[in-house]
Amino acid sequence: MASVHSTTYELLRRQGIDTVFGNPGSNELPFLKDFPQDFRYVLALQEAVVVGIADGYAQASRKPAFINLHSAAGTGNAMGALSNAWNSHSPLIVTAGQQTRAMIGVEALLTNVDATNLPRPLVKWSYEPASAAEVPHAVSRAIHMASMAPRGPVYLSVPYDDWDKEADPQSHHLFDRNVSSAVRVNDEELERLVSALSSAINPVIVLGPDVDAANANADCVTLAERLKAPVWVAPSAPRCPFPTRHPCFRGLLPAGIAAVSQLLEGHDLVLVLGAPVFRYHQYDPGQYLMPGTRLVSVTCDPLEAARAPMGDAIVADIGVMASALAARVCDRNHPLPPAITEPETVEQGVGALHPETVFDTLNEMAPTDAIYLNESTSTTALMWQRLNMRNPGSYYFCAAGGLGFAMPAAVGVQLAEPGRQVIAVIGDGSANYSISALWTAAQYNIPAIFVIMNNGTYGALRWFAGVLKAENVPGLDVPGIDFCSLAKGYGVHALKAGTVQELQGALGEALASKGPVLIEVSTTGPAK
Ligand SMILES: Cc1ncc(C[n+]2csc(CCOP(=O)(O)OP(=O)(O)O)c2C)c(N)n1
Ligand SMILES: [Mg+2]
Repeated sequence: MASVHSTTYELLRRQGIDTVFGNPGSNELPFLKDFPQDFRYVLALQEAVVVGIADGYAQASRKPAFINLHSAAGTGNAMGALSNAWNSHSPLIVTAGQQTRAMIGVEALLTNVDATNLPRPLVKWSYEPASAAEVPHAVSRAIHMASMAPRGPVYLSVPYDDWDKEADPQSHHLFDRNVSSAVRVNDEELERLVSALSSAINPVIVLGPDVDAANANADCVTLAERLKAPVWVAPSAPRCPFPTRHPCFRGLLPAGIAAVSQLLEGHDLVLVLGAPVFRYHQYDPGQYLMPGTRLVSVTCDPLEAARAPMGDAIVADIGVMASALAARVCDRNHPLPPAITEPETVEQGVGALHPETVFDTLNEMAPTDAIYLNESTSTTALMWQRLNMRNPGSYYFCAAGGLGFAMPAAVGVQLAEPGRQVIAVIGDGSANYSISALWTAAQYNIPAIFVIMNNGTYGALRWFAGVLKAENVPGLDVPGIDFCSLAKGYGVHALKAGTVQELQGALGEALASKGPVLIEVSTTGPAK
């Protein structure tokens, strides 16, 4: 008879999962023992880092990632990272070791008390199997739950004595199960949307992260070119769904209610694809939509559809919908909208570098298919203006605004995309939440580049303090951190850049390197 241990690894293998991202404790050792040689264990030193790496890997590979955490404490450390994964529809299978069944009731040390409630509301499904025999079935459910639309994290708590027990002898039925949820939108609904778009006088398209997750970027280019419609990226963007130098591209929408409706004013139809409507941030009260503007959104997520404060919503597979619309809308007899002008280079004097200079240097030197991760919060708008991002999967940002995502996610994205150069641009504040991701990058020789924008402060919070008229707030500066020393301590080659020439030299070296490199740049606020 087969054990839960061998049956579960066979299930994972047959479902295409060969990597476990984890940080172990005693409860997890019986799962990890006799670790099969065809699997890879990626160790990270803190659970936020484990989940961040797995999240990057899942998003870039568009496949579910398997995580193993330590009981309640490990899960607790992972919660901030799970808030990002929940918002980015990342298919993460989060498992955590539970105490042995005989000692859960007495709450022995390392019991995950009320385990299934702990990760809520940041998981789609949470479970602890009622018996050892059921564990492979629960793992199978977890894989399909995470992978089905809308994708998202799931949680499974497994008592550690289960792994040596006998699995349900019928578990083999689970091995090759294929569960599909790619629903085609019904013909009438599609026709209504196609005719609304075709008859609109001045339509505009707003694209969100699930376009990039569905790899529907090229279909959205066709759609925009046929409609001759300008394209905005939905506020607080965690991914880049459209080429940023395409003539239809308008930029990143601001994250305020009034600001969004002002920019969309004058359009009779707004088509939103693959985004919540909308992920606002700063409170900027005003009209959700100006009179005369109609909005229709297509989302993979019924929660997003129900939550939107305005417009109609259609729940559908974003890839299927984008290709159907691209094929069906008529080619409007208009010129393409005039392209926005490229930003001017800024005057770079002596002293710390302007962020514009850093982005322009990256743009000049990085490969055209480079992948960027952003956690340099005060320079996000500049990054969207200045980087020429052409390909799907070129940009990632924390989807819930939880810092500590981009450094580990860069490691996971680089693992999933070994043929493309990953460049993470990280603020000096943000870098500290998950700094130990550097250790994993060094140990597994993952050649991501980390550019630290050292401006000595929580720049975005200084800006926000102005918006909120909050004066004399303590705790907004972070001086005195030597990122090169930290990187060296974790085994990562590190370089300092104080001038454009030094930045160019450091970038040249980092791009040629076969291992990870950190570049610490002294930066000012934006030039303008
Ligand atoms: C986990 C978490 N803690 C705190 C914050 C609040 N926060 C938002 S932006 C920011 C400042 C980040 O500073 P830095 O990385 O230096 O970037 P800069 O704004 O200077 O460009 C902070 C602390 C957050 N978003 N997430
Ligand atoms: Mg800063």
